[in-house]
Amino acid sequence: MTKNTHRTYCRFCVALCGLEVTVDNAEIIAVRGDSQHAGSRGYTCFKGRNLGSWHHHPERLHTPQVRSATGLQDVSWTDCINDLGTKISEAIAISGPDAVGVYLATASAFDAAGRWASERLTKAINSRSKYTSTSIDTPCKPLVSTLMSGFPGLVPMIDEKDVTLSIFVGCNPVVSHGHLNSFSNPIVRLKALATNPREMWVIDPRETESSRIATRHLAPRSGTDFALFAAVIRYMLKTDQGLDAEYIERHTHLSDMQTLAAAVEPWTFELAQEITGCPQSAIQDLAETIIKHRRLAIQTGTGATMSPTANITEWLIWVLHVLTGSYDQPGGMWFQPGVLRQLQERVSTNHATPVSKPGPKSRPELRVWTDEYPCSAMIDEIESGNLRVLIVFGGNPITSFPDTKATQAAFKKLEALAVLDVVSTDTTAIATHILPTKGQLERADIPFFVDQFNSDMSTQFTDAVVDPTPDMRSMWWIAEQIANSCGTSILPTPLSLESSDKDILAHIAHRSAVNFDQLKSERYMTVARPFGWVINKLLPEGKWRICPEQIADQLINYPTSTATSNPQYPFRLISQRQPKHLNSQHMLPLEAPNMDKPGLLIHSDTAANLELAEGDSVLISSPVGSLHARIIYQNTLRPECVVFPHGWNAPNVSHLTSYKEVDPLTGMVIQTSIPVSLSKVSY
Ligand SMILES: Nc1nc2c(c(=O)[nH]1)N[C@H]1C(S)=C(S)[C@@H](COP(=O)(O)OP(=O)(O)OC[C@H]3O[C@@H](n4cnc5c(=O)[nH]c(N)nc54)[C@H](O)[C@@H]3O)O[C@H]1N2
Ligand SMILES: Nc1nc2c(c(=O)[nH]1)N[C@H]1C(S)=C(S)[C@@H](COP(=O)(O)OP(=O)(O)OC[C@H]3O[C@@H](n4cnc5c(=O)[nH]c(N)nc54)[C@H](O)[C@@H]3O)O[C@H]1N2
Ligand code: SF4
Ligand SMILES: [Mo]
Repeated sequence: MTKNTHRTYCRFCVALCGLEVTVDNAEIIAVRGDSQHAGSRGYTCFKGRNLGSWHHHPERLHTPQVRSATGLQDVSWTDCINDLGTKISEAIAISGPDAVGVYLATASAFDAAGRWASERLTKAINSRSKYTSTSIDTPCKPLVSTLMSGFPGLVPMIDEKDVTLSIFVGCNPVVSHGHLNSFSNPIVRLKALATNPREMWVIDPRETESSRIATRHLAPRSGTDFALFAAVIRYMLKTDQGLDAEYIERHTHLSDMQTLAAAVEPWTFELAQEITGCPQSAIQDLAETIIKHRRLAIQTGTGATMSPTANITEWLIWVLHVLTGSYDQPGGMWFQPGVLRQLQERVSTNHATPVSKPGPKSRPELRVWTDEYPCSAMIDEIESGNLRVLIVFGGNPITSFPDTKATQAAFKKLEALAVLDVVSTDTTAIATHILPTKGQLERADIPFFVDQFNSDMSTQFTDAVVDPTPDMRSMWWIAEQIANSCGTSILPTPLSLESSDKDILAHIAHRSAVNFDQLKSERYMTVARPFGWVINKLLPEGKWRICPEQIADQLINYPTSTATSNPQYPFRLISQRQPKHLNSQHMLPLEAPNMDKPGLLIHSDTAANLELAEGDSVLISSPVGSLHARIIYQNTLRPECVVFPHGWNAPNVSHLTSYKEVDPLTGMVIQTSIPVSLSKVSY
């Protein structure tokens, strides 16, 4: 075979950067940014450039495996699927279809055919036990979208062309490449947003790679972001400044405006200062800046949306966009419907006030707003015998789920734990069935479930770059095999197990804004950004429901007294992503000196007060559990904040998170602003 260079796109994160991959005899010998790619223009990050080492990971999964009394054994696909099918049929016979659950996670979203098939499998089994990583990531976003518009899937996107004021709240695009707004080449794009007369603010309890580019940085106490926005909104309403009166008149209900005014009434700049620790004058500057620019675009990230006040923060930020006439209008934020999914063609107005359903049998107190249960319910569902079989599509729940000890104990009780993955993980280590899937370089693909996070209306296609090894299969093929073993099928005619990946993609994309054959030949296509579809087509009478009582009640009931905080846990553990791994997917070699390290990041002054120094070992405890870590100084943090990044298995920060004390409206696990104590460990 000769040396060949292929153009493809990276499927680690939503930036979807273009890559040039050089292959020599099935070996990936070079990966570099594709300068011809219209989206990323040659940009890549460390992870994309190291796709070769990920592809050739020493723990790649190549053969189906089934666990027997002596451990995991290599088996044929027929034996693996038959055995799993028997376990599924038995569980359904004893407890009904809800006994079989699925966890559709991060990597599945980037495998269009696989995710499509896994969703269909869930429906074909007729199980309500559907879990996705959205409920441990940012369920406040679909919640606020549902309650304010009647539809869960709105993705507000910064109008980078015309916006003059952008604000990032708990989001660090320079490292993460954005939350739901993707940022390839983030430094260049953030600099453009921060270039005079444009302003770009960052709100983060830590000085970050993004805040260093910003025109202004506010560092509130973690979990208090909402107070800044409550005070800004109160000031604007009181002084009648910065409000887009015409937009408000047309697109809100007067009664909601009155309820809103009452809900924010206590939030003076003084109270906001007391709660956030930011000077009153800085909070007033924020308000005056918003008033000056008239329209704005605010991007929230996991620092805000995994915190105990996630819902109120996300809601007040949506409200601020409505009050300033910034939603669905140039110079503010537009709503990304996805080129491939075309949500603007599929939505219809929902006139009914959204209501929630109870959680699964063992956790009825949890609220369910869409067609999935929160991941925080899974442990009790397994322990109570309701959930007996779990199929994991592209996720690593043993690392990503809360309360690691409880998660591990519960997962070991499953009658079958089937995992579709590309490498061995903590989850495959206890799986009963391992189903090796094609990785990103082995499959043709389109970003069907993720082009909705692109900053423009673009989409793309890639062919497979290399052949899979003989026993690897497409995720959609495995899903169909599982369906067949249960006596059903998920493939509409004329698709079959003999179809190619591209046949499946052509079917999925048949209602897209671009023609699939044209996309295949052009590889990257862009269409015009749609403004106005949410207001004109989705909102009942064109009006946002700006004051959903469930979330407004969370604001009204927020304990403003500091007496409620527990002195036993004086520090706040916050989240922070690291540049060289994507959740639990670590690039190799891990031991190289320039790689991310696990450890407790702490301000050196805070460490000194505890008589700790860099390299010391410390015990971090939360009400849920504890872990040992080495100290690493990070002097960009607020003094009461510490960080232990997620995605490490030893030690895993999720030992400290709770599946019981969750957000009452979404069941979300609180993953930032966790009260912890620190003590020195002497050996
Ligand atoms: N390199 C890399 N990129 C990734 C990932 C990765 O693991 N590594 N993961 C991907 C995934 S799954 C996601 S969801 C996205 C997430 O993307 P982002 O949400 O941008 O994630 P982070 O980079 O962790 O930025 C969160 C910021 O919130 C701050 N923060 C923590 N607590 C608070 C708080 O209470 N208030 C405020 N205002 N800020 C707070 C932290 O200091 C941090 O700077 O990143 C994606 N991209
Ligand atoms: N404590 C704490 N917990 C957290 C977070 C936090 O900040 N703190 N962050 C949360 C967030 S934002 C998220 S999104 C979740 C992530 O939760 P998960 O989605 O469960 O975790 P990942 O580590 O992203 O798992 C992705 C898995 O997909 C596999 N994979 C990679 N490529 C492919 C492929 O092509 N096909 C298949 N089938 N598999 C593939 C990887 O090997 C890996 O095992 O974790 C959450 N958990
Ligand atoms: S930012 Fe990095 S991980 Fe994300 S798509 Fe681009 S190269 Fe891949
Ligand atoms: Mo995430």
